[in-house]
Amino acid sequence: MAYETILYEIEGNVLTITLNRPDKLNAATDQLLGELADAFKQAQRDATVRAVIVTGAGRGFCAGQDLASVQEREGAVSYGDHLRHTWNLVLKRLSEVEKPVIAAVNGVAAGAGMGLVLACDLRYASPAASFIQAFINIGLIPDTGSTWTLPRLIGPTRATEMMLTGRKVSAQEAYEWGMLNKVVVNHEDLMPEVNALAAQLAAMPTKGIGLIKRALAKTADSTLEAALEVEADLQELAGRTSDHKEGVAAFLEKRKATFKGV
Ligand code: T3D
Repeated sequence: MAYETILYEIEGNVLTITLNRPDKLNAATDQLLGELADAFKQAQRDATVRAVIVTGAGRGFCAGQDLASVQEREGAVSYGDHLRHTWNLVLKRLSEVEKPVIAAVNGVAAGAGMGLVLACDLRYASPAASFIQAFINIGLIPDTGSTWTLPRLIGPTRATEMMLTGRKVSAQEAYEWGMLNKVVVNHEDLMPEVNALAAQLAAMPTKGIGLIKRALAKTADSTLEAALEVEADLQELAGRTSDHKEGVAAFLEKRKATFKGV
């Protein structure tokens, strides 16, 4: 698929996906969402990709659904079906990427754009970033899994306040609430820091990272007893990887391990 509204760039083993409608703060049209879903599918399929960065071009990360397109389709498409075929597919494809996915939040993340950030595994932000549960400002409810992810990340008290008020939250506040892993000191530091993190993760046991993600997803709402069983099942798979054997051998031989992601 040829991409027109996103950039898909691979350097080493790191894929950077850049939402690329900067004049509209990367608000998502159906075309962009189709391309993004496809990009996550390729990210999972391509064995050379061992870490993924998602960021935005220009001064915004993503302002959510493109509202001009919402107005254009007024009455023609059901909101539920639209979500099922666009954003939900993006979120599903993203959740199927068994590699680390890092959000590099360069600017405002609003509505479903914020949901996209929450769905990533790690979240780094520029001090220029901000977060808005913008849905209620236009009479909609949070989507893109935000009702599931946000209370888990920052607790129901803060999540409910964000959702009901639609208030803009700064990167620093979001960090203090536990929504972000890090706010870099200067805006210019964001991509260098995220690139370094992604390169570090891309050199780690990729299959193991994928299995950690699978374990976290499977145990998110389970009992301890069920979690123990999930861990035993997935450890079985991790134990069969070449990277596990290499890690043990390297430790015993007192050398640095070279992980190949298999
Ligand atoms: O079925 C379904 O699809 C439902 C799904 C819904 C999912 C959702 O995401 S609903 C929420 C949609 N998003 C919003 O409501 C956010 C709307 N945007 C804003 O509130 C503000 O733009 C921001 C607070 C994000 C940023 O404000 P500011 O002052 O920094 O920038 P701006 O001047 O408002 O925006 C700059 C340009 O981007 C401007 O275009 P122009 O006038 O220069 O040509 C603005 O219209 C455009 N833009 C920003 N957000 C959107 C957008 N264009 C279309 N859709 C947008 N969401």
